[in-house]
Amino acid sequence: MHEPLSLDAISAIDSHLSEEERMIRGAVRRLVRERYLPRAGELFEKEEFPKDLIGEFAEMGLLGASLKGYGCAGMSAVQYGLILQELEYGDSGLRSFVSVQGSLAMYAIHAYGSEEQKNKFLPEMAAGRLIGCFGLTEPDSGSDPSSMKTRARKDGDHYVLSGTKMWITNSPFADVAVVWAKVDDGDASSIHGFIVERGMKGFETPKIHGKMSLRSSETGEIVLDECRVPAANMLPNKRGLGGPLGCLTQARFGISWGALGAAKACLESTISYARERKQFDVPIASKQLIQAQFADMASEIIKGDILALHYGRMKDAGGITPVQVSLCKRNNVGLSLDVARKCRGILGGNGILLEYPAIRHMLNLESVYTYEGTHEVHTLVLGKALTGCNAF
Ligand code: TGC
Ligand code: FAD
Repeated sequence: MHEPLSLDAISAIDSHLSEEERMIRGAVRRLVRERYLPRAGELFEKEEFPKDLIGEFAEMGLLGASLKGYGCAGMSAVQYGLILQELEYGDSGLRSFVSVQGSLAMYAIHAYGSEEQKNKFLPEMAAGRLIGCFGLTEPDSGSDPSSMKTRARKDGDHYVLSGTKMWITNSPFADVAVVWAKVDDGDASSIHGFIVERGMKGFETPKIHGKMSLRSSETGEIVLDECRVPAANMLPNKRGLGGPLGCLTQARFGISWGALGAAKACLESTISYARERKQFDVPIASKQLIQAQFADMASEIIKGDILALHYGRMKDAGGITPVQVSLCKRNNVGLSLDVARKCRGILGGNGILLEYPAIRHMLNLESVYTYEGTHEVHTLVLGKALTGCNAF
């Protein structure tokens, strides 16, 4: 048997990265592999998020990494993507935490908040002293967020919020929640964002237990029972569904990089296994049916990397459209889930053990496939763009 070539050696993607980009990636890679991977299975089993890493994430500038000013690191889109890929190589839960904090909660405040709100919340969130969450989905309003029932009623210098948000990453321990609610403006109503702070009366965040996916990410509800929020906590600079969707465009871009990290972890570990595991007197890696799967998986992952880098460079150069982000999220999450499932199969019975990363990533990617716009939602976004016909 020869020494195998790594995915990076075949893709030569590193030759398209700057030294600074490789350095940032290397630092996060070390953190994840030294401080997280040794306990990944245990945390998954115990449904526990490693809160002890939050301070280290903050010190490395990972929280709100791509935002400028207010204590944020101001990294490029490509640097941000590389970070998320390393985090998700560890676990989708690590990437989810960073995505929600930076691309959803902090981004909403950065993009739509007043100067006062930015100065109050962003430096604390970048430092990991305040944890954020993002409440859009409701029990009866998922793919169609325009159907949300949560309402905000003006009462003097406060808004009174009522409603329930469901499936909210980080909510059980979040200090601040960016919550989207409809405000009645006479005949019509429009969606606004509110910063709800822990301790405000009528704000509860029960944890959701029994998830078989993203177990080391804490997910909960946000229950708003006539919760009085100062009017100064409403995000003043955006109204309408474009507000939350604008945040989702940032987070979806990051996910399209991140998911590939999970796929790489599965493929690398499964190739090592197949080189060791003997059946019919030879390593299963020497069987053509196994090699064909590896060839397909490596090709898909490398194509996904090139796609993410292409859109990342475009984002840094001037921007990408929501349709391009949908294409990238759909393609890269879909292929990563396929890779994880194939790797699980190649590991045979061992593939269902937490000792090997494939089943954990596979289960996690089931959520990634569903959140931030389901695979089908992104199919319809692309379908609409390609045909001009709305199939929602
Ligand atoms: P539509 O009429 O198409 O658009 C309404 C307004 O929004 C604008 N817009 C966007 N803006 C920015 N980015 C996007 N991707 C945008 N898509 C649309 C649009 O221009 C329009 O603006 P305006 O000013 O003209 O009013 O809206 P629609 O009601 O037909 O819905 C479109 C649809 C179905 C694609 C959208 O509702 C959708 O994306 N649904 C999926 C919902 C979703 O993704 N939820 C995610 C919740 S958060 C989450 O999952 C976090 S998990 C995090 C983790 O743990 O990592
Ligand atoms: P539904 O919208 O009810 O969809 C059910 C099925 O119907 C799906 O297969 C969907 O693709 C399909 N479908 C829907 N509409 C159509 C259509 N028009 N045509 C064809 N098929 C269709 N939300 C937040 O706001 N904040 C968070 O932090 C957050 N974190 C999450 C963490 C986890 C672990 C999970 C699982 C979810 C999280 N979500 C969060 C919610 C997530 O965004 C929603 O689950 C997702 O948007 C789908 O909504 P739904 O679950 O209500 O499914």
